Order: sequence, then C-alpha cells, then structure tokens
Amino acid sequence: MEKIKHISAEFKDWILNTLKSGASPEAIAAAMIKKGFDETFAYQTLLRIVGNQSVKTAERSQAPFVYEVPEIGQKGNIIATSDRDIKVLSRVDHPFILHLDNLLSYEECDELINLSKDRLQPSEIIDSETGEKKAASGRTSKGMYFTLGENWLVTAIEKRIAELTNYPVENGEGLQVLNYKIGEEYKPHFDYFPSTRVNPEQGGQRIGTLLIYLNDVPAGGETVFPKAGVTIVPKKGTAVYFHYGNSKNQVDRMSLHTSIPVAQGEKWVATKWIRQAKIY
Ligand code: PD2
Ligand code: ZN
Repeated sequence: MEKIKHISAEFKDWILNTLKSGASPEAIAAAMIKKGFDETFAYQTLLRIVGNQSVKTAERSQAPFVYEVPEIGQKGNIIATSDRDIKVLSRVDHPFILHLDNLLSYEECDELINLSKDRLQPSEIIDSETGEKKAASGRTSKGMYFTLGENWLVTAIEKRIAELTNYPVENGEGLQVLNYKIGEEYKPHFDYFPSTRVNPEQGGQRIGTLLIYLNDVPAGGETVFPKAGVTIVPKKGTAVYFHYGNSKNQVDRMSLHTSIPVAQGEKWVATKWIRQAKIY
C-alpha cells in the first residue's frame, strides 16, 4: 500500500493539540506511521512542527552540537587501506554520514554470515534514559557479537576499519552481526549512551558507527536517518559510517536512525561501534 506523504490542516491541528496535551513527538510519529504515514515524512513533519529540540533523549539540555569533520572525512574519495581501496559514494555533513563502497569483498560478507548464523540471539537495546540493556520491543532482529580479534576474518576487518577511521582497533566494540527477517526492523534510536552511563574507564562515549551491509535486500531494510532525510539502501559489501561525537563531549541528535522493516528476503548487517578512547 502507498504510504501517506501529506497532512491536512485538521491533522496538523490534531498534532498540535496532542503535543499540548503532553504526548511526546516520538509517540505521535509512531501513531502516524501506524496510520499509514511514510516514516521519514512522519518524523520530518514532527520536526517541522516542534523543532529539533524535542525528540526524547537523555541529552535534552545539551548546547547546540558543534560539528567537527572526523579524520575519515578528510581523506578524499578513495581511501586506501593496506589491503583494500574503499570508495566514497556520497557524504552528508550534518549529521556526518559517509556512504562507502567496497568495504568488504563478497567472499568476506558470505564468510561473516556463515560464522555468525548459528550464534544468533534475540537482539537487545539500550534504554535511552537509563542506559540499561533490555529486551527490544523496537528491535525484532537477531544478533551476535564477535570478540575483538576472534578469528582471522574479524581481525582483518578490524584492522581495515582502524585504518579507514584512524581510530585504533581497541576503541572498537566487538563486531556485531544482525539478521532481520521479513517485517523485522530496528526502530529510531541513537547509538550513543545516555551521558549518565558513559564510563571513561571503558572507552567513554560512543562517537561513530560503521554499518556494513552483508547482502543485497530485495525490498525494504533500508537504514534511514529521518531527521536528515537520508536513506541508505543495503548493498552487499558497502557500508555507511556516521559520526556523532565531538571533542567537547557532545553528541549529535541529528544522528537519529532506524532500520525499516524488511519487505522481501532478509537482511544481514555488521555493526562496529567506535568509542572515544581504548576500551580494553
Ligand atoms: O541494520 C541497520 O540498518 C541498523 C540501523 C540502525 C543498525 C543499527 N542501527 C545499529 O546496529 O545500531
Ligand atoms: Zn543504530
């Protein structure tokens, strides 16, 4: 069914009244999506009405985010690593998003899927207010974690990511592999921790995420940045890097992102979260 991408004056009044009654913008966006509105349209409409400051997070009181271009963004359009040239397909400045080609070979993608498929567990999420891990109603995929340097393939990928981003391997969390079946999704969220849960002894805050697509998805499964109006279509071997930390310890609320439901086939993706400092 075609998704709705326009609102009537009455519907706008309903949004304003519902906001006045204390409902959160996320709850209203979720209600709109349930009613058949396009997800990106729903978030952009809410943002137009309430401004950038109102999406719920523990960082509500932060001063406006100061953008700094991470080193990965200063390397030109072909980024050489010791075993592979990674090509920049497109870039967005605010939030900082880099769409990358040729990060993994097809063989590496297939091998990563093979190594993870018998270890998948229902995914958990981090509560944006408490920072606790909890069962994920908004995250219906299954996932698993490799430990750092667990095998030759993971070691090679981690080295490549370190050379690509200029962050040492030890700043990276263990590589996560996620599998989404038809209808499965990861609802809009931030990858950074609530400030109360940042542990400076263990790498500090998350500052960037690299999502690597391990297969082609026939329909759905896109990674969407609804505040930025950016949609990344999963394509085997490509990746998206987004950066949301800065040297002032701020986090970028524009980095809100989601994996929309898979409509056909399945989706495999590997996630590398990068911290401010060494974790280990
Ligand atoms: O699988 C994705 O596209 C996706 C989207 C949003 C993964 C994550 N977040 C994540 O692993 O944090
Ligand atoms: Zn995420």
